[in-house]
Amino acid sequence: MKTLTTTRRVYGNESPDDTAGTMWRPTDFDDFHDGGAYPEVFAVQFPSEIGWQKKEINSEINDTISCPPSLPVDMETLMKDSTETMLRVKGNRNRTDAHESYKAFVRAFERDAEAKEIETFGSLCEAKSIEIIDNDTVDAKMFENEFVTCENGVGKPCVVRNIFKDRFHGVDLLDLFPEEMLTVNDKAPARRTDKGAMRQNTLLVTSKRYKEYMDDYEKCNEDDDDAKPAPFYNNGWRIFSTHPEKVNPYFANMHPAFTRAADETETILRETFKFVVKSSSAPHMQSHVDAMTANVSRSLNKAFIGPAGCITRLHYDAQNAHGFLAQTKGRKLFVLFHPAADVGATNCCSSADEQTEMNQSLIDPLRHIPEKARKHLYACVVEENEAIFIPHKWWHYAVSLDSSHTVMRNFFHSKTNVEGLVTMVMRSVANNQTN
Ligand SMILES: O=C(O)CCC(=O)C(=O)O
Repeated sequence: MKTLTTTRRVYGNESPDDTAGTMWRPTDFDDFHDGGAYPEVFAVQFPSEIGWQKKEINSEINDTISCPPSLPVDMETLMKDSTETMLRVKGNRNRTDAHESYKAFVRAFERDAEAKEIETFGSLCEAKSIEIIDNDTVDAKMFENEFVTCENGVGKPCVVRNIFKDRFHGVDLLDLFPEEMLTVNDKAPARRTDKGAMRQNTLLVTSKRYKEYMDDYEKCNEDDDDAKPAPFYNNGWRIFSTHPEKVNPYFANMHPAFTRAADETETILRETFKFVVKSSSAPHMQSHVDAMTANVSRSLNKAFIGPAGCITRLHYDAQNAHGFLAQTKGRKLFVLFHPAADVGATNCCSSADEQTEMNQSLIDPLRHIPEKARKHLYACVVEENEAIFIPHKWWHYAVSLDSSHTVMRNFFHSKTNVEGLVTMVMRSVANNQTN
């Protein structure tokens, strides 16, 4: 495990003045080589190469994508002709996955003149709708009571209209950072169960190339819909951590005023760090509390960008976080299950000696919904300038219906899911102390 301070690289903020958070933070595969334990990285941190493609790619694309992130030039070659790349990748990819369900679903929807609403169509025909509220009229206390703490803390999802004001219009994160290297995946989120032919393919490309790929992929949809492979997805882009100074002016208000009563993340973090510093006889760390708080908080904001057909499979958020996901471009279909649904019975578990992925489900909502789960099923299409609030432990699945840009924040609240955040920080500190 990494330690808080190493001689090679410094983790977090070295100087008290470094409130901008410019110090090294883990971002690449190699940084997680030993399993990680970074409190500000809001992801399941399992040992390297589980669930990710790096060296052992056994497909035709092996030669071109098996280089580590330090050799992006090969990735550039790979993406030189992105249409050709897609065709090459096509023959090697498993075609019976969630993407096939999505294609069948959308094709059937297009054929069925009676089907008016995609969210109540096909396997979703018994889905309940999700309440819609308006950013202009909702108040912070009301949001906290009616959606976050209601039902004894189980919460209730909602869709919020008019989420962005003037600030976001025209902002394309890919255009803002054309040379930024992105890790894009054809299966999301990464799962240990994705092995052999099912495993996730990962590419490293610049934003600029990825944008071209998105355009080509959409064109390819029109020409050759049947044969098209699952698209690569820029899922969980940590641009809010890596370039806060450039992104925040646009998205400072990405979770609007009404969530502020419910989003107590920074208060919880600050108090936890203060406690840790006090009890670890490391008083010099006191001056780092604000910067650590800001860094971790920022890391809970991410972007998800990709062409139509990009899927995030059914899961609930790690550390029981609440999620707030806003569409800055395009539409996304969300399918949710109340935590009472027996979705967990289908957890991903690769083998008896490996840990079950408790927050991942094998259910593919566009293919089949088990009878018992149907009464807990919700669905909606979130459009541009709208957001969805997904309470902690609510299972969710998402698929882009158009070329789509989503900005997301995970957050914590003292009366519902504080434990998840405190446990994450404390566990990370304990790991660092014992290593
Ligand atoms: O926008 C998406 O693809 C869904 C992301 C998601 O489910 C999550 O961040 O928990």
